[in-house]
Amino acid sequence: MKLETLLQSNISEELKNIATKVYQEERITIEDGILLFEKADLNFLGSLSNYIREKKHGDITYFNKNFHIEPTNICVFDCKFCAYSMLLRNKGDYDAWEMTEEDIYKTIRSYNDKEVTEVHIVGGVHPKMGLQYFANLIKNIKKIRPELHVKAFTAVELEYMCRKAKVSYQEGLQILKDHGQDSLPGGGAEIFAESVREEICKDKCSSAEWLEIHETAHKIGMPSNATMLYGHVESYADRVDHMNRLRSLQDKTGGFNTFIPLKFRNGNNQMSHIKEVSVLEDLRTYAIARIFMDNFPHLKAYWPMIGRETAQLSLNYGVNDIDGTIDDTTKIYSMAGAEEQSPNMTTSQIIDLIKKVNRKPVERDSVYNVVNDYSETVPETA
Ligand code: V47
Ligand code: SF4
Repeated sequence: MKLETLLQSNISEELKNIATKVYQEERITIEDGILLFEKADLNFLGSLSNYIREKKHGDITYFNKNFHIEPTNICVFDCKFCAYSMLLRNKGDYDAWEMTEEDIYKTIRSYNDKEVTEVHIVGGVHPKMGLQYFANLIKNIKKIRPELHVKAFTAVELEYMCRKAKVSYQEGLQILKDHGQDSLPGGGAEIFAESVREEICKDKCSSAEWLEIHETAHKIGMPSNATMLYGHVESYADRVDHMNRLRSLQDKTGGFNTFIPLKFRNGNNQMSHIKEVSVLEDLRTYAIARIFMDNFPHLKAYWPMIGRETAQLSLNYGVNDIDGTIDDTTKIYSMAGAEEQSPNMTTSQIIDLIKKVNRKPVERDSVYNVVNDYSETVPETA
């Protein structure tokens, strides 16, 4: 919708004021962000976020060919929303796993003849898998597949690794980088508001530590992503505060590639009594993220978590990236009750999914260089 049409529509002056800012490329404030959550309807948010999305990326929708390795689900921490972690004290439980180094190399080798460009390595925080162990692991992964981009370890894992190894974040990250780690995923951010963190994940790294680790990574030339776990006990103001802390850091470093809102799923965890938010709320959150995070180049909808149809819808609400083919290699969401119990899409399925909503599928590498433009590929199914 054009600005003139939007301004002529029956919306309040305060929302018109925000729309004008967006069309004039003026940053919206924290108060504006909260107002959008409280008062703006989906059509209004769709118009503004899609305007920004198309201005930045046209119809391009990125995906990559990736797989995950989750070395263990044994974790020293006890996040209330986590369906995945087997606490250290339950180590004997049949659901707990610990991959050996050889298991991990075998997994890497199993992709030898496949066109993947990225491995995403995250897991529980295991007290015996330390900095040097992971540094060697990455070095050996790179020996097997030198060109594979290694996106590894959330700030939560990194804080613990550095603390145990008694090194600064800069030293620890430099060691990992020197052994071949390329970037950091966005996990562990949850919600930065300290009161919420206290309630849902009080024993893991603080918000300040999460932000410091990403800042340090950017400083030494490792890009990263950022997530936000929404739809549980946080308020709208907490969501905007979270995005604002990220927006401020991005102003300083420019090292974030992608913002990834993650919808809280309530299966099999200590917060199962909390009702999940609606798809409407998912789309509103994506849209407001796109409007607020003006300095983040990309907005990702992680399809294994929200499902394929919502991922398709999200492409009209600011999203321009839907992650990758995944190849059934992650358990974190399926264990929390997400739609996709065995997340796996072939390249042609991902292309079809994007084309069916009239967007252009483009395969990217981990830092958004174009690998293959599939926009002229004819969909397999009508
Ligand atoms: O930090 C855990 C989330 C995150 C639940 O950087 C849950 O490209 C919803 O960060 N309901 C880890 N979410 C995963 C992650 C990620 C995923 C995909 C791509 C990238 C990237 C990063 O998963 C955790 C937490 O916020 N999570 N449990 C749950 N019940
Ligand atoms: Fe451990 Fe991560 Fe689960 Fe928290 S979210 S309990 S840090 S695996």
